[in-house]
Amino acid sequence: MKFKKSALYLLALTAIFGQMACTPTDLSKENIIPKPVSVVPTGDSFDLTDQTDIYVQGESAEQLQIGQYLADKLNPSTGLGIEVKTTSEVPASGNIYLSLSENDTELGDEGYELTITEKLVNLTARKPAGLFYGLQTIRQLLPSKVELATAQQGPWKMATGTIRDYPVYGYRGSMLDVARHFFEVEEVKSLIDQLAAYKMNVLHLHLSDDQGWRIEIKSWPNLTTHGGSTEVGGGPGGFYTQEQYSDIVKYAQDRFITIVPEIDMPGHTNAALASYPELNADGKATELYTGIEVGFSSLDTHKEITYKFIDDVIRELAALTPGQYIHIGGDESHSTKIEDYIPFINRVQDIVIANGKQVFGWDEIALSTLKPNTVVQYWAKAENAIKGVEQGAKVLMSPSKNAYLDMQYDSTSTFGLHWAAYIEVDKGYNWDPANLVPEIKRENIIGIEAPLWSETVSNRYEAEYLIFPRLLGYAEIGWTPVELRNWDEYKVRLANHGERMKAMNISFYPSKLVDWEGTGKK
Ligand code: TNX
Repeated sequence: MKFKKSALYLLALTAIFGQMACTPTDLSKENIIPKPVSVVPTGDSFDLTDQTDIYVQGESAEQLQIGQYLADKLNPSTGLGIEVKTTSEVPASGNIYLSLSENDTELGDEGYELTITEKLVNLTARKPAGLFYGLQTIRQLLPSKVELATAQQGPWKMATGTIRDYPVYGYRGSMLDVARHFFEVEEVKSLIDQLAAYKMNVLHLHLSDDQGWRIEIKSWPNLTTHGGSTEVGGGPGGFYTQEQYSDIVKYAQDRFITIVPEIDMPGHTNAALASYPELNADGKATELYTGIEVGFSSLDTHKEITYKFIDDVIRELAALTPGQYIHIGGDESHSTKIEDYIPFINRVQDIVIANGKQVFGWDEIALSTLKPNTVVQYWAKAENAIKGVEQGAKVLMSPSKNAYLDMQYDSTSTFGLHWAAYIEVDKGYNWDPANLVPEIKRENIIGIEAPLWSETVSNRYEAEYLIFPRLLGYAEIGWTPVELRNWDEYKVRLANHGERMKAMNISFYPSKLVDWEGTGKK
């Protein structure tokens, strides 16, 4: 009898603790990355059940698509068969409601307000992008296993309260170098999904370099048939047909991500020089290159055919690009004389503008005369970026010592380089774009981008080792006000994303600075 009683008591205790563990009630303790601007908890929980559906206000196709995106994220793991429905009024208890309203101007174009009560998940925003980011927060409020692709046991509860949230910077991006090693369409799409999950909105694709040309240009077909036929280490390389590239752009657009395409010039052009003899000063095609040196190639800035070539490439690329920017590289042109480099960059800016786009370039382009709206991407030399600021240009912050995803974490890292720095997860997180170079102030900065150069990584999983978990920190730098950011607090939230990243099938680097096995996991 006695034994039975204590066994029962134990059972009851287990049940209570079990409930406690999986019934989140304190919204302020949730591990949201990037950290929201404001969270007011109300101490209860909302239960997602097989009665739950997503109601979208009005009939807009875009809103329905956003609702469907959430349903598609939740249904495989929860098995709840959540449907998306339109409505003209607030739905009944137990549902999720998405609506747009212009009134709340503080939210801006990307912000949202998420109010969760015991009865309803109510997400409002001024623009569809805001709804999309609110959905990303909803995902993170559910247990990590919601990210798994197969059916899991519930319950599916969320803590109640109100989150008001909007980003500091309008440009929150990453870059993938598909030139040094080629990445398949599906690999790019998987990165796009990962960026979206952390509310990033730009993917810059480095589409050409010495080792490979990766985008089909119909008027210069050898660029890809020959120039795309290898990569670092001599592998098979590859390229995107225009159709495949458009598919990537559309996939990104559906996730509120703009693709910024880069054709690097006048240096980093060996793949083009190997494909067309006429682009070379001596009229002879170079050999394909599979090493990792930089700075040895240059377009001939004195030949007219060079500008015809660039105009054709930019025209075809602009036609595939709904975004406002075309990136012209301009970095490390060590084989181009400075007196040739400056007029070249000036002329290429005109070509981009004539094709209806704004110019992006690495910080060296600030040595030229920048056109209005040209953006300078600060990666190496502050003095260059400052020259840009002095010319009235906006700056994108990608300082290699802080934000380069291809830098190793430490000397034991499996992949990566370390010419700029070792960047452990804390170092990647602990800096403020507006407080790095005194002359580059908040108002000069459009945002932050973390580039992944791919000399040392050749597939999705190798890339993920370098991208994650640092990307989450860059996402937070781009989104969350600096006053709300603190490494000691962040690292606890990050630890809780270990399970989530695993569920998302991300092979992240398990930094020793983070207590991945710590308590409070969800
Ligand atoms: C410098 S960053 C480069 C790239 C290399 C990278 C390797 C920049 C604008 N140029 O060509 O891939 O270093 O970390």
